[in-house]
Parts: sequence; C-alpha cells; structure tokens
Amino acid sequence: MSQPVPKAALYYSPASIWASVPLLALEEKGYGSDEVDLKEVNLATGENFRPSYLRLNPAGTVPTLVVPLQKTLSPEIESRYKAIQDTKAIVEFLDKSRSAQSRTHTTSTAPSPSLAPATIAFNVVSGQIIELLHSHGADPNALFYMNARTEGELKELAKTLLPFVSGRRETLSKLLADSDSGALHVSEKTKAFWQVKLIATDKFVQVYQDAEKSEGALSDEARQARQEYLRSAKAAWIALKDVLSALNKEVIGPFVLGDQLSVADLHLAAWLARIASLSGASASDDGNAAVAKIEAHVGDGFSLDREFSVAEARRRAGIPVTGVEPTERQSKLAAFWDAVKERPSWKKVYGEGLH
Ligand SMILES: N[C@@H](CCC(=O)N[C@@H](CS)C(=O)NCC(=O)O)C(=O)O
Repeated sequence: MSQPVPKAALYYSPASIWASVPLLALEEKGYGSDEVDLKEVNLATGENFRPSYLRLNPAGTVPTLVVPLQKTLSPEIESRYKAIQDTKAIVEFLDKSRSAQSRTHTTSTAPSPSLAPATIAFNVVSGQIIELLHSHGADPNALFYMNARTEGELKELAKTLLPFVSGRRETLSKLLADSDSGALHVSEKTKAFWQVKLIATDKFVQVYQDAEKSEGALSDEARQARQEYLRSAKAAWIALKDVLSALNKEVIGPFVLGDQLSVADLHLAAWLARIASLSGASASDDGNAAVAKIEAHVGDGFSLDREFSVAEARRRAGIPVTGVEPTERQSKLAAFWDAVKERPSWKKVYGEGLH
C-alpha cells in the first residue's frame, strides 16, 4: 500500500492582507482543495504569538507555508518539513510547484498558468512593485491601526479595534507571566519578542481605551499619547500619497505587467483591497468608485492621473468593451481593480467583503 503523500499546510487568517496573497495564488494556479491544508491562525487572540506557532515562524506573522521534504531513499518514507515564512517566497514557491504538467496527487485539472514575469525587464518591474507594497511607507497593517485622524474617527475605530488589541495583549501578558513563573520554558529571545509586542500592543490599547473621553478628561500622559497617535496617523496617510502615485505610474495596466497576470498582481490586489476597505469602499464598487473613495479618504484634494484608456484596459483584461467611448480614460489603479475583480480568485477571497 502506498504511503499517503504528505501535504503542504498554509497558515493564514481570513482577515489578514498578506495571507490573502497566497490564497489568491492557490486559486490562480488551480490548486485542488486536496493539495494544501488551510490552517487558520486567530490573530485576535494572539495565537500567532504562541510558542507552537513561533516554532514555524519566529516573526509570528501569517502567512506561513509548511511544506514536506521527503527523503525517499530511506526504506521507511521519512518526512521532514520546512517552513516558508514570507508572502513573496510563498507565492513564488506555489507558482513553481504546480505547472501545466502537474497531473498527479491532485483532484484538480484546472490549467496552471505561470505567474512568473516572462522577461528580465518584467522581473525588475514586478520586483520593484512588490518591494514598494511591502515597504514601511505602504504598510497596510499600520494603516489599519491608524485609520483615524480626528478624535471622532478615533472613537469609531476604537469600537472595533479595542477588542482585537485587548485579546492580543491578554495573551502576551499571560505568556510572559507563564514564562516568568517557570510554567513555560522559552528562550530569552522569545521573551524579548513578547515584550516588544506587548509594549506596541499596549500603546494602542491605551489610546483606544481612552477614545471615549474628551481631551479635558485625559491625564497628561494619555493626552500626549492621543496627540502622538493622531500625528502618526496623519503622517501615515500623507505618506500613502506617494505610494499610490508611484503605483499608478509604474503599473503598465491594467495588470502590473500589462495583459499577463503575474505574482505582482496578487500582492497589489490584496494591498489595494485593504486600502479600499479602510477608505470605505466595498467589494461591489467598480474601479472608478473604489479609487474615488480612496482619493477622498486620503484627502487634501489628492487625485491620481487618469490617462489610461478604458477600452484598452478592457481589451487587455479580456473584459467586453461594448458601450465604452474610445476617448474614455481612467486611472491605472481603477483599471487594475476592474480587471482583478472579474477573476474567480478575487471573488473567492473578497466575495464576502473586503478586508
Ligand atoms: N513580511 C511578512 C509580513 C506578514 C505580516 O505582517 N502579516 C501580518 C498579517 S497581514 C501578521 O501576521 N501580523 C502579525 C500580528 O498581527 O501580530 C510577509 O510578507 O509575510
């Protein structure tokens, strides 16, 4: 009897932006549901900080892809595993691991297009876009915590984010207390990691907790913390202008590399979905509506160049062109949104709402 084939496991969280990139990749590559086990990690309860998860990914982030390494030379098949701990590497691995020739160990017969850029020049463009999306100034998770620039907005945001950060703080405090009491044995490095995370989480807990209070009712320390939060939030949204403008310029359109979907599109799709979601857009918005909401949310009259031909964008994306004036123009990011929104991968990951 043949041994069961060891499976890869993708650790993800449904609300995570970066974990959405490999989820999109699984669909685009036509992986069968029997090929990769999906394992949910609850970020709201700080499951990603637990020692069992840190053994897979010491940074405590999702996604992580755990892949079997098989030693087939030994008489007993022995499986070892390796963990791939970063979105870009995971997506490249998933792209290489299923090709048009893969017809074994899967129930899927879906075509498996290559998502690797087809030329050296495209590889450079793709690499630059991915790097920009993962850069500090574009950090979609920082913007998630910082999506309030006035006291009123902070009050609203705190309602949803306070339970999230409080749950994480509770877990971090418990892990640290257990390691101090000796109930849990971990390295000094792990303890230091938890301490850093606790300090960062605590900052948000304090500011969100005080969000209901008027400025006059705050202690000096709390007032300073609120002012510092609002200052940082404003700076983060201002910094986003350059990122959005650079993307709108560098993307060839409607996909990052023109008419062929590639790995960079998956990073951009997840990133833009998060920025749109923070800006109050919804999954049913078309590209122009979603981009208009992002521009309005960024504020200060910010607007993206609208020089890309709508008809051209649709032709390249394989979307019907009927009813479009030849002179009609839109931003490349709007054209990108319309092109990815049509895809089954997008519908699977974002059909129930942006995140
Ligand atoms: N550079 C990493 C970043 C991944 C990342 O930041 N993931 C977020 C979720 S989208 C996370 O797990 N954050 C840890 C936390 O929430 O504690 C990658 O690209 O995989």
